[in-house]
Amino acid sequence: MDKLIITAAICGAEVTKKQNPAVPYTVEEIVREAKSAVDVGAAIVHLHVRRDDGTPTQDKARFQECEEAILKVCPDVILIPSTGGAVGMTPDERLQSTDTDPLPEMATLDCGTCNFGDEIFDNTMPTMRAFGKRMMERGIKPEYECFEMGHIDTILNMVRKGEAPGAPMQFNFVLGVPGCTPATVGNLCWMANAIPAGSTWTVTGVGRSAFQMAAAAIAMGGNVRVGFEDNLYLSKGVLAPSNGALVEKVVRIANELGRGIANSHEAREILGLAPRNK
Ligand code: KMH
Ligand code: ZN
Repeated sequence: MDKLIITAAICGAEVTKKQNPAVPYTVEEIVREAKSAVDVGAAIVHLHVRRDDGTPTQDKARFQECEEAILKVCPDVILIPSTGGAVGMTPDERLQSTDTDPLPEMATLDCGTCNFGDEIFDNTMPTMRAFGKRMMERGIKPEYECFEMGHIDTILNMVRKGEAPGAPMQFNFVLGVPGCTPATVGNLCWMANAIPAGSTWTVTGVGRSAFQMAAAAIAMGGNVRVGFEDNLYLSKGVLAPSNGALVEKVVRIANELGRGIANSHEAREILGLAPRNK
């Protein structure tokens, strides 16, 4: 079994300081949270950015500033900027995170429309085709975000038609978003069995399912995403003081189960990314 790749989703677009004061908004706070996660074992940071008042934004300059600042203190980390942004943003707005200099090694590509709590996260076929085309043109490896079982079929069809980058594919199964596929081990197994051989996958368990999904993925040979985007608590009623604390808990579970943790160089190899030029 390959070593475990841990992704820290440090910020997200929806959670606020009211829910957990450690949620980062400013560049300095984003760097602090990224470093807290990387220092204890995260190989990847999944990045959303905010304005200083906490408003989610896909502004290219803000991504550029945050990415440069993170890479100054975590020079090896793999950054996966979001192209999902926040519900209601336009496709052009969302795509700005694939326009930075240098280009990101990876970016998320959301694989279909779905319920998102009381809202609808809109990913039409034309939107997804535009995102797939952008990533093929720019050599950006997508992380395919699948919130629903049907999203896997959707993206595999697009890849078959040459509309999005193909093998080796990296999937993130986001389970437990209200209104989407529930976070159960059965659903996770179904999804892990539905992707092509040679693909890699990560699970994101939203809310209280975070560590149950993590433990299942560790045992199955998959990878794990945790972070404030998905879960603000270390355990019932105990707010996590940092993203690092959430990553540390995953490392502890992995240690107990005898699974080693991949550093960023090892993660690049597992994901089929080019080694980082120094
Ligand atoms: N904020 C969600 C609506 C992604 O990063 O690609 C979408 C999201 C997915 O977070
Ligand atoms: Zn995200």
